[in-house]
Amino acid sequence: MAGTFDKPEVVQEELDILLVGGGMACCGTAYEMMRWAEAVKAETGKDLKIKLVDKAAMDRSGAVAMGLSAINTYIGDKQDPADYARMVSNDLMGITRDDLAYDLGRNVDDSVHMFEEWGLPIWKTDAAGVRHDGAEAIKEGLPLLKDGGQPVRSGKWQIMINGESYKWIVAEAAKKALGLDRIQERVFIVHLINDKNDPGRIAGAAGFSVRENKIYIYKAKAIMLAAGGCVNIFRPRSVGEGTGRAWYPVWNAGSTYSMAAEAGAELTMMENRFVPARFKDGYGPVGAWFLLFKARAANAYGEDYMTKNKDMLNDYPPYGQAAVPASCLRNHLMLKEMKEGRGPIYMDTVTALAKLRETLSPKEVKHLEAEAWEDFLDMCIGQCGVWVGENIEPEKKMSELMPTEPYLLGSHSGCCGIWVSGPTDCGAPTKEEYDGIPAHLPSGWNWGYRSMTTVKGLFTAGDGVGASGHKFSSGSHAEGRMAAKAMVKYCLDNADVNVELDETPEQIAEAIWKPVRNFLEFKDYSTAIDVNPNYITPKMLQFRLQKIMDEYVAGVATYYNTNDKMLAVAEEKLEMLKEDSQKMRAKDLHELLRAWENYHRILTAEAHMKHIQFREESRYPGFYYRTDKNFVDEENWHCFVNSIYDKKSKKWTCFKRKHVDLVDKSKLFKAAAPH
Ligand code: SFD
Ligand code: AMP
Repeated sequence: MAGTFDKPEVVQEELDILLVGGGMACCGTAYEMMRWAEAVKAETGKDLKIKLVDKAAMDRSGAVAMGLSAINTYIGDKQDPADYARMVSNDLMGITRDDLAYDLGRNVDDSVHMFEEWGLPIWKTDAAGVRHDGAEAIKEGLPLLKDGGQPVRSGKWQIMINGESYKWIVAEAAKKALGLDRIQERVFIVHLINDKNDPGRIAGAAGFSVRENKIYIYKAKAIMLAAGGCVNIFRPRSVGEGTGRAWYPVWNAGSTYSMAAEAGAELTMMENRFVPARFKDGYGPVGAWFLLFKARAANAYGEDYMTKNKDMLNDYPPYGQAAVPASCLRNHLMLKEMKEGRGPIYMDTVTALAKLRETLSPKEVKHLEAEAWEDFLDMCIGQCGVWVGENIEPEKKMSELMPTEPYLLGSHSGCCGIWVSGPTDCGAPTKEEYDGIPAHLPSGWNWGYRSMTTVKGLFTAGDGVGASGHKFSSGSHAEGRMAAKAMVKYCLDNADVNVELDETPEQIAEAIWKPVRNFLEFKDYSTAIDVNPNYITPKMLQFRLQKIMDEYVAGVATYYNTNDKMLAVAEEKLEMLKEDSQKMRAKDLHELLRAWENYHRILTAEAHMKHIQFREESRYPGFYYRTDKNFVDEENWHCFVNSIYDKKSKKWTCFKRKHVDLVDKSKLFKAAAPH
């Protein structure tokens, strides 16, 4: 019987494998998984029941919704996975898992080759060194990357694409592999469910349709949780009618971190954040400008802050030795100019394009000028609006840069996320690292299935995997693929385990529909639907969260500064907000979505705050400063900070895990760098 808003229908389904999310990572998992599932069927006759649920429509869901104009991780034939692991470590201030980065580095190109095969146009350089964009490269018959075709590198790791339809292309392959019967779109997963007989094991997930009055309860042995990063926990720079404009996807609301935490999974490096320096107001990407157009950024007086302030790099590891300073340190040098009143900061697009004109043919210049626009049209259309609205022609007028509000993610230039089992075959630790368990990795880095969290059967990828980073779109896809194989193996190895949900369907339905009940019960108490002492609208609650985070947890209001006292205030206020979140109302299904997104945001924000509080140093200057511990303390804090959440007591426990370098990092230093 079809449900009503008052009485939603409860649909239950039994699966072997559930994929939560339909972004780059889950598309990778879906594609790869079907190959293994088909092999299992052919060999054993067992037909694994698989389903993917996405809160949105896969063709345009997730961070790649608008498209992209570069693939930021492609190793190619001139570097190797160890170089990649070194770069990731350097950019994230030395605390990353080399096993995860190395493993990604040796698999990521395979995903890029597939994208090209599926129709993604990739820029190429021909034998004479002339650049061709994707369509032209195809017309000219230039070889595919896998056949030795040479990409156009915007940077050492990045390659240019014509990527407006990137997500369509990747989603199409995933959909084709899965078959439409195995896909359910517009279902928002609210929480994961543990096994009744083993609380350390996953047994299912529950959510609701954002279009129909239906609650879905899935039982599954293995779950891929790849619901992206977390956006909008800090007050954004754009408010009023600009609210909703953000750099990372506003619809990724920390579901990955909060649901994993509630299921008991160990999180890692949740203190890390990414504060991208972006074109002001439109959040347009800067990578192509810095790397491809070789533009420089300067303060209002034309001074290049990277040169002017370079001695500031000597205060932080690797003490001025890195060939490319970490992203947070680049911000650190920029912020000095802003704080001391020498803003605005400008990207000098005028000089960059004039310089290019000196060496390139008119045709190439025209192409590059078109690319300056296409870079935004491909992945950040709003920035074109700003340029048009403000009469900016980049060859004539410079554009302002601005560090944004903080974002939490594990796949771009950040590394917060979930602690996962690494590959089984890399690393050569010292003897004392063996610890008897896995002979090849530091103890605690591998427990059998690649990308499995510390909860049995729960896997993650992309923004979900912590302590790595710089995977970007291609790496997230590759990481999803790597997990797929392990998930199928996990299902086979656990064929005899019958998981049981530790909550009843009635309990689940009641919990999910609580915001609707709050509304229906109290809506007639006042004459204004949004003003009511018995409930709070999700929008108002989100404002409260953003205000707390902005003012006490190092948002833009304080130039990213916080201290132990401010964190203590935030702790108390978040506690109260968490209590009040029980009073969120949902007047329709859309608001129900907003309510649960906010709940996920609050838990993620709390994890972020607790980790910053626990780490008694400022590991990421330029991203955040603890003014009471305004230094990097290599002796005591060159370690991972991990945490576990107890959903019953609602308390977090933070602890240290030892960091080990598996790849020699000395090659990073200028003396040894080849350029
Ligand atoms: O310019 C639920 N990214 C870039 N990557 C590149 O390779 N090149 C670039 O050029 C990149 N740049 C960039 C990038 C992102 C953005 C937003 C901009 C610019 C403006 C990064 C990549 O996009 C990113 O690394 C990957 O997409 C991460 O993949 P993944 O799978 O971890 O996340 P996702 O793609 O966002 O997908 C999340 C999915 O989860 C769904 N979802 N489903 C059910 N229930 C819930 N509760 C859910 N919550 C979320 C989403 O709908 C989505 O399907 S540049 O800056 O460098
Ligand atoms: P962005 O457009 O800022 O997201 O950057 C795209 C890619 O270029 C990412 O891999 C960034 O780490 C890298 N990048 C951006 N700016 C710089 C820079 N100034 N120096 C080196 N790498 C950069």
